[in-house]
Amino acid sequence: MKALILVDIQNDFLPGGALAVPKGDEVISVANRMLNADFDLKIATQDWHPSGHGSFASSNAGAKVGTMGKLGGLDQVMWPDHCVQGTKGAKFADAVQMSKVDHIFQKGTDPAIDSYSGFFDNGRRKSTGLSEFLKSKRVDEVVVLGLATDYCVKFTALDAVQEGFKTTLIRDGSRAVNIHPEDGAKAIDEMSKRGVKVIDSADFLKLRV
Ligand code: VGL
Ligand code: ZN
Repeated sequence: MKALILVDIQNDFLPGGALAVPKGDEVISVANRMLNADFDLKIATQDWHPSGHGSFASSNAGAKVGTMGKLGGLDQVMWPDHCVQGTKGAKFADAVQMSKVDHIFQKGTDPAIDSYSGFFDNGRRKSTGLSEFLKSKRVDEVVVLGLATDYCVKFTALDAVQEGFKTTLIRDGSRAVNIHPEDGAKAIDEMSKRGVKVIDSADFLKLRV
């Protein structure tokens, strides 16, 4: 069984959003093409923080956005307030065909730890239930795309490999934050080295018709 996982295609990660990913809007048409392809299961993850989340620079006295701090004993990027539960910024991008999505998994709800991966928080302390859900549906293969390549997409894909799923990244369906200009390229390299198959959507869709 094959599952599609759309990672965090939410307003705050699009140009104009609170944590805008450069060209983040370009993943939407790719996501829609993939949503109309043949998958047994289509999943979306949603970054879903309570206000005052510990990953927000605004929650850490003196912290500047984009610098490193600490959260839950782990190194933590200080992010702008983003994807706060119930806000417009936390909503999925309007143009994504969400009616084609079977299940939504939310993450980042614990104020005391961040959660980049759709599977586990950054300390691997708690599961979101995604792995158990996929296994209960006999999924053995996952295809990942979305935002952002160097954070939530990367950690979702790496956890998928670790959980034993055959894992593919749709490269043109993902965009990076690039706090450092090479972060996106490095993330793709790291995923590839750890066993993620990296492919562009046109090639993926051609192979599957
Ligand atoms: C993300 C930073 C903070 C992401 C989420 O979706 O990649 N990045 N929260
Ligand atoms: Zn977040």
